[in-house]
Amino acid sequence: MTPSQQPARPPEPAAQSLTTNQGLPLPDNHNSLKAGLRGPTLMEDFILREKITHFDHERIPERAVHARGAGAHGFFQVYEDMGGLTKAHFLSNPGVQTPVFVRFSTVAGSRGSADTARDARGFAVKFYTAEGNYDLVGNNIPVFFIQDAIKFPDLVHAVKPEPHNEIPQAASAHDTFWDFVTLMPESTHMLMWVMSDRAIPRSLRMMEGFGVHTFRMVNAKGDASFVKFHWKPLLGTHGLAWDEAQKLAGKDADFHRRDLWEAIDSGNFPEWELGVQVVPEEDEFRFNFDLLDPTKLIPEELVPVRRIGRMVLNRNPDNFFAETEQVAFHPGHLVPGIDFSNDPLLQGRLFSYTDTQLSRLGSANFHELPINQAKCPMHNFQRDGMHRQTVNRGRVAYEPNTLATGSEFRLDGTQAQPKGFSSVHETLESPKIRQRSPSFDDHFSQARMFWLSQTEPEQDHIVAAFQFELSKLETPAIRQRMVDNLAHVDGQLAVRVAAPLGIGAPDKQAATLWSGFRAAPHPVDVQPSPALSMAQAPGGNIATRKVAILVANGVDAASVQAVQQALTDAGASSKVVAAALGTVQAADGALLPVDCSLLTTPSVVFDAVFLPCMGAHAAAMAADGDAVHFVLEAYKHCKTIAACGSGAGLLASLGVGLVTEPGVVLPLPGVVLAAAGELPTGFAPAFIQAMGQHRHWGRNGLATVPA
Ligand code: HDE
Repeated sequence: MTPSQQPARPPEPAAQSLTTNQGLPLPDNHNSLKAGLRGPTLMEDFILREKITHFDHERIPERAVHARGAGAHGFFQVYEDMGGLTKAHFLSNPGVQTPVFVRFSTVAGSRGSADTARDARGFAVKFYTAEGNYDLVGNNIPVFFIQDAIKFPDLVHAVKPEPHNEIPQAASAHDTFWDFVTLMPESTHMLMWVMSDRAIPRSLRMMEGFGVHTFRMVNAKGDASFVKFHWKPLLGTHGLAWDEAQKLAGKDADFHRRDLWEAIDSGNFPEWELGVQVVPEEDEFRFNFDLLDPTKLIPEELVPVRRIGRMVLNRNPDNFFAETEQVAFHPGHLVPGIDFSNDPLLQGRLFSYTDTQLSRLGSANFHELPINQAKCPMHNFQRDGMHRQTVNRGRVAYEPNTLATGSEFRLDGTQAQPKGFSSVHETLESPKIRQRSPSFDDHFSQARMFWLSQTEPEQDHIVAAFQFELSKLETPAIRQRMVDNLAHVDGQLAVRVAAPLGIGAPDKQAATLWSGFRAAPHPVDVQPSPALSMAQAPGGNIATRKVAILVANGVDAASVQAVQQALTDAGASSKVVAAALGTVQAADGALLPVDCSLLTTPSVVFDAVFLPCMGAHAAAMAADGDAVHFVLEAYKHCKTIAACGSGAGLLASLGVGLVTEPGVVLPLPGVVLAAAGELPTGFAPAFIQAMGQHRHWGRNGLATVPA
């Protein structure tokens, strides 16, 4: 799709003169009313006071969690009638495009924090269906830290900046977080995910999404099934390098937000498929974990993910505040055909979301904000309250009545097939009890499954992330407790993490004492689940990837153009980067425009680097610290680097990416060199193929690279 195919926006209003909020035309928007040209400002200036009062109240409380977010509009369309599974209208009609608004977010940071913090990402979708709004309020990680909603305030207080000094911002690497999670062994599975590259996504467009809890779907006959929701990104699931994520936090704190905005703005609409794992009700107890336990996932190898429709994001918001900030999600915004399970975390969420909107958006009328309004008829007798927009007519605001039109209906919940929403029929007869089910006791088997499912470089990243976080802790006993817990996941993992922490050897027994967890009733035989590894997922697509072409005077313009063309044809984009803005003079005398200068453009905002032939100027570039750092850093972050002619010489002079044997120079994986005299068109396919692997995480010898 091109930008010209984007859905039409409402026309921009014609130029208008400024008025007050009451519509009074302003005489002047630059000067307050004063007693004389140099005199004091008059209290009487109601125009000044209205403007400043409005400004004073511009901020609303940010979200307690998920404060930092980015949103987009789009649509969802189901592939085929899912009527056998659910009576939800938007899932039964392949001809229907349901409008959606999606908000992605980090969890811990405040509104102005950096996008690339190590954290889970919120993935919240509002479907404006013909039967009311349905919200699928998920994350990019399929499990959660805790099993019961009553622990959520503790978890959030532990991960947020510490209360005495408000440090650190948007980071879990501090004592209170690890103090809490090491005493809550149920968090171990999610910790494994958060220490993996899933928690530092390359792009919001390259993340999976998960409903996390087990939900239910109900068909028109009233048959219910358990369901787990998945979002599968068409661009694949990819992560950043941790060093890169940290640098991006400073170099471009808006990295993810900008990436999403620019992709949509340029017509590269991100797309996900909605997947479901369906478990018939009679199979509820088929697994060696409890379906109601949100610290567990259903391995895709046990229950395959069926892809049932697609979501396309094709329009940026018109106004961040009005849409992305004011959107109000709630797992309890349901449509007929979708229902809850008794997951105790989900049950607690059902209370929390309306309550938080009351505090955040200031009124029970938040459903009237344009972004929250249902796009189907809506009618009830709720009335009044702060900020009410609707002007309800007539004297009747109650039901039943005979004084109104007589069209009010009554839904009888006892009918076999009631017209509106009806809850899944479930017989409940049980004692009142404040306890955790023993079926939630196994905290380590799936953490181990995740670990065993990763490739070697992915395991290395997890170890390094644990080491980083735990090295930041001031209290050695907390470091020790974590590695003691990890010993229950995998002995080698625990030993590796412990190595640089200045603590004792991991001790499984001590962990049991500290955390007081109950042993799992049935030790589980753990099989790897390849679907959990990002590196093993099929990739190969370079659509929307960004390439830096590093140039200097004397560059071979033909090689630049040939590679740019090949990249464009493959759906990627490229920028010409040089020491300064303006132009560089190519070898043939032509002036080549520069897109970005090294002053403001770091390697971390690109996916790959191309070093074209630069004649003798390559040697000059080798003396420029910024250019050298650019190349070394991209190399260290395992990005594809392609070079030809003197560009290859530059790479060789930096001593990276090449193994030199007598008489031959061999490139390492992810380093693509043109053979002597080879035209760029000849090696461009190899460059594109290498880029398609995303990163070359297995690259050796990186510890010696000074970047
Ligand atoms: Fe949330 N969560 N949450 N959460 N959550 C909020 O609601 C809460 C949980 C998630 O872009 C809040 O409007 C409790 C799991 C997302 O606007 C609040 C519990 C999952 C978003 C809240 C959880 C989520 C929120 C804060 C434990 C993944 C951002 C602002 C019982 C399935 C939505 C707001 C957006 C936001 C409460 C656990 C996802 C306070 C009590 C598990 C994506 O109501």
